[in-house]
Amino acid sequence: MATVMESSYQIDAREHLVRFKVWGELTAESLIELLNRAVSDPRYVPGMNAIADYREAHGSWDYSEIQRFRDYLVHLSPPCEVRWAAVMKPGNLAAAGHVLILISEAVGANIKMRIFEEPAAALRWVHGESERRYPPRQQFPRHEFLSGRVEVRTGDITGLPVDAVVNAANPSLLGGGGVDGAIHLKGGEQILRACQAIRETQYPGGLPAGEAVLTTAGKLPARFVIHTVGPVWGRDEPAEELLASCYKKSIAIAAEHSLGSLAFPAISTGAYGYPKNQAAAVASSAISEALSQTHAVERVSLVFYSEADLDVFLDNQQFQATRFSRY
Ligand code: AR6
Repeated sequence: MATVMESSYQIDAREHLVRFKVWGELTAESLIELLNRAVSDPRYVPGMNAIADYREAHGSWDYSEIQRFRDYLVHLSPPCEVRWAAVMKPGNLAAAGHVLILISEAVGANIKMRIFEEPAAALRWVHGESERRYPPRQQFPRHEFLSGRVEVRTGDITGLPVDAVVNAANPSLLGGGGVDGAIHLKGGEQILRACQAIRETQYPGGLPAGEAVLTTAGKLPARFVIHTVGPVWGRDEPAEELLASCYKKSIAIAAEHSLGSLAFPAISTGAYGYPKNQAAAVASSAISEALSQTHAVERVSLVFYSEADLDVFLDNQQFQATRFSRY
């Protein structure tokens, strides 16, 4: 159990957010060192919110560790109220976290902290605040469907701290351009190695269009990547069925592994040439159908690279038209 703490952070200027991921034994000293690294990064802006994922970390903090970290927080004193969410499993660390929150509240620190068991809830809480302040709400409108289970937004899918991001892969599973390139680049070699293993064992001939497989997310803030291969427009038929299958099978895999939050790019609408308006109707119908069959997946984010793509989706989505009664 004596693995030394490993950590990473990412600064998302657009969302005014710092994302931390910590593995191994967590001490107050190593956490302070990590925070110092992030706040001295040139991309850090005072007042940023934060989400830290401690689910792979462990440690037992006594009162002196808690006190030491609280003193550091008071010393940090951001210029305005910020939200820091910690994602943790129940246990010693979470218990220390709760004590820390209590004493920090008592001294009125500008850092508001809360503990969550899954990243999607942490992100919702942090966004609740950041939308009001950075920037004004109308600049980044959020669109929700199916009673809030589906969120449609712009952004870079590789920066999202969800349980799983979906990759618009190709049958080789060995990387490419677009979303695929960005995921492999940021996630690192671990993802490639996991994909190679899948090729050697399950899919020696490549992953067929409409299928999906799960791997680690490597260094991404997400926990897993689900790789799915969309149809190439004009070649793979029946295109609509294959594209729907990408969404349905990805959601089924997430449900099977109890992954509560998922983020999809607009599969097949880049290099594979599927018309974006038609893809919007297929994706929204498939997602509605898949979510009506599971409780496990609580939150699906559909992430578009540009405002223009998001608008095409909103104009063509079929969420309202789909029957969605129970959940
Ligand atoms: N975050 C969110 N969306 C993105 C990002 C990003 N980081 N990057 C691109 N998009 P594509 P496909 C959008 O080409 O059509 C690869 O080479 C982009 O604007 O990534 O399924 C694979 O290896 C577009 O709307 O996926 C395959 O060979 C959408 O994501 C092939 O491309 C999907 O574009 C798969 O093609």
